[in-house]
Order: sequence, then structure tokens, then C-alpha cells
Amino acid sequence: MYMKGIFFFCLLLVFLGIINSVSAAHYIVGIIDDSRNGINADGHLITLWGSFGSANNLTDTIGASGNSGVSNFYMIDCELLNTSCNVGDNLSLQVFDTGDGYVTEKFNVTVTGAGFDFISNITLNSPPNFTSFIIDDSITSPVGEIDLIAGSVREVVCEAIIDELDGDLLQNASAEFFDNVDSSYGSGDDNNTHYTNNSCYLNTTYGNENETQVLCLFSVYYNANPGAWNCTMSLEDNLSASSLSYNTTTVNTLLSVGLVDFANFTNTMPDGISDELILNVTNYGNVVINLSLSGYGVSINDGLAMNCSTDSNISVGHVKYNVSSPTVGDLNLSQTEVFYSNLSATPNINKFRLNYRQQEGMNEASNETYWRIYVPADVTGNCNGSIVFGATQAVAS
Ligand SMILES: [Ca+2]
Ligand SMILES: [Ca+2]
Ligand SMILES: [Ca+2]
Ligand SMILES: [Ca+2]
Repeated sequence: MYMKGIFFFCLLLVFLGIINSVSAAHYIVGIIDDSRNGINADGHLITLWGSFGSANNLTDTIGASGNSGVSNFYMIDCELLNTSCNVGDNLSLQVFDTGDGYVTEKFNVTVTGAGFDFISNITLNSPPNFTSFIIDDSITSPVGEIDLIAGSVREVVCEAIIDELDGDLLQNASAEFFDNVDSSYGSGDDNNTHYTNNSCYLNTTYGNENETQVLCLFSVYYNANPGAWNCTMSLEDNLSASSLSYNTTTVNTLLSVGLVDFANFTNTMPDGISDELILNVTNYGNVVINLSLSGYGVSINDGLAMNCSTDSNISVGHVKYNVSSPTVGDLNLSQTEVFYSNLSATPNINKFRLNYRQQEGMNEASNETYWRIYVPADVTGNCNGSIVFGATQAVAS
């Protein structure tokens, strides 16, 4: 290749010698090497301008279809600038983007008294090259899954390795992490569907001198939609040549309910029905849930609702619940059994259909459940027990 270059260059000098003998031309001649990722420089436009600004400029097509007629060469007569060039003038050249994103840095030449000025090789810039792209949280096995945290946020990292073939610095690294079905690149942020990070971390100490590790972090909420998610990263080199890449992962379903730790039944008279107790259930996961309910007195499956301080107890079926509608006022046992179901020792699934949180500023993913207890005539003292709330995924409608 080197010998071929010399050969063409000699031809060019002969050609220039002829032109120079018949006109006052002063040629600026040079070579633009193909980009390091293999894009041919030929066919790209190079612009030359002088000290009067870039508005006063000349262009040439690099390669065989341009002034030089030779692959990778350009040749521009600076005498044709509106303000013709003189010895000592500083001229600038650059390949600008004409649609494919391939450019060069700006470079300069000083006009000499010779018949032409030759500029040594400049390489067409390559955009940053993605060599790997992974998305994960701190649980790295199995790969390709994001496990959200009930009622909290999970840190998700999109990590790319970039090979900047020209050794350029990177800039403007950003990424979007979004639901691949319900959202898209460029959409607005929403805890359910879309997250943006405009200040990703560039770790230049990674790998060789051309390699950089790019880390884009996202604090993903528990109510991010389950399913396929996409992380798309965009960045530029210092010539603003941009690259974009993406990968996909799966956000797993998260079943979680939140409740108060303790609650008291009131107006608990022997052989009577308590007042209605309202327990708020909050969805801290990312799917519509039904409620699984069971109870125990001291240990799971003991058949009790409560164990009492006077060596008596209340069996589990005496706890009554309704997960959809309240019933006000005083009730007797038979009235209660019309409106409420009996709690059981083994979990019973109840249609609740509590959607997961959709709002950003407030948590609307809460619904009331309604409870009463029947206290048998022989029960006295303080009674304690547990109601176990579980979430099960509700099927569509
Ligand atoms: Ca580059
Ligand atoms: Ca994971
Ligand atoms: Ca490096
Ligand atoms: Ca939302």
C-alpha cells in the first residue's frame, strides 16, 4: 500500500506541475485514510476555508470522483477562495458529516511559496464501537433477570464496553431503561415503564487505552412492569460521532402486600360480635393481586384464631372477613355470617384484584378489608393471634 501511495503521489506531482505552469493555482493536497472500522474515505466531502471564516470555503470529493482522481486523495486550489490565498495564510480543512456520521477532526495547513502544500495522512473518524452490553442487578445468577425489591428500589446497571478505535475521549453517555412493550426509547420517565440516566459513569481505566467501561445506573421501583425490558445506551466520541446499542432483560414478577403490624378488635364482649375492624392492604409488588388469608393462635395450623391469657382460646373460624365491602353497625352472629366469610387455618384465596401502584406522587395501590370476631361466652382475658396475608397473582379480569 505504501508503494502504491508513493506512485500515485508522484503522478499527482507531475499533474500539479503541469497545472502550475499554466495558471496561478496553489493546490492544497492530502490524504484521508479510510476509517479504522473500514469505511472508505472516497466519496466523502472535504471542506477548505481560510481566515475569513468557514463561509468562504471550497470543497472537494475525496478519491477518484474528485479533483485528484486518486483514491484517498483530495486536491483543492486555494486561489479559488473568495479571498485568494497568500504565502503564510493559515487554512483549515475538515471532512464534515454528510449523512453517514463520518467526519475528521479539523486540521490546518500554512500556505508556502511552493507550488502546492501537502498534508500528511488524516484518518476518517470511527464512531465508538460497542463490544459488549449487559444489563443486571446485584443478583447475577441466573443472568438476564431483574428481581425487584418489595416496596423499595433495586439498582439496575446497564454496562457497555466501548472500543474507541481512534482513542478518542467519550462524551454524552446516556441510557434509557424501559418496558419493551408499553414504552419506547425517547418516552417520558414513569416508574412503571421508563427510566433515564443522562450522566453515565465512564471508567477509562478499564481495559486497554482505547477501551472504556460505561456504567449507567437506574433505581428501579418495585412497581416497574414485569416482562421484557430494554436498555438502550447512546454516546459520542469527542468529534460528536455517536453510537447507540441496546440489550434486553426480564423484570420478574413481584408479589408483595403491606399491612399494619398490629390491630385491635374493639367492643369484644363474651358471646358477642366485635365492631368492624378495617385493615388496609397495600400492593408493594408489580402485579394485580388477590389475597390469600389464613390465621393461627400460637403456631401455624393450630386451628385457633387467638390464644387467651385465661387458658381459653378462640377457634379460627370465629374470625370473620369481607375483602370487598364494609357492613356498619352492631351485628349478631347469624347476621355476621351473611356478610362475612370465616377465616381458616389453611390459606384461602380471595378475589381482591388490587392493582399495583401506577401513580408517581402518591401510592394509590391500597384497599380496605373488613374484619370482625365472635367471642365465645367462655372466653376472658387478653387474646392474641395472627392473621396471615399473602398475595397471589390475579389472572386477567
Ligand atoms: Ca472516534
Ligand atoms: Ca439479576
Ligand atoms: Ca481504558
Ligand atoms: Ca405510572
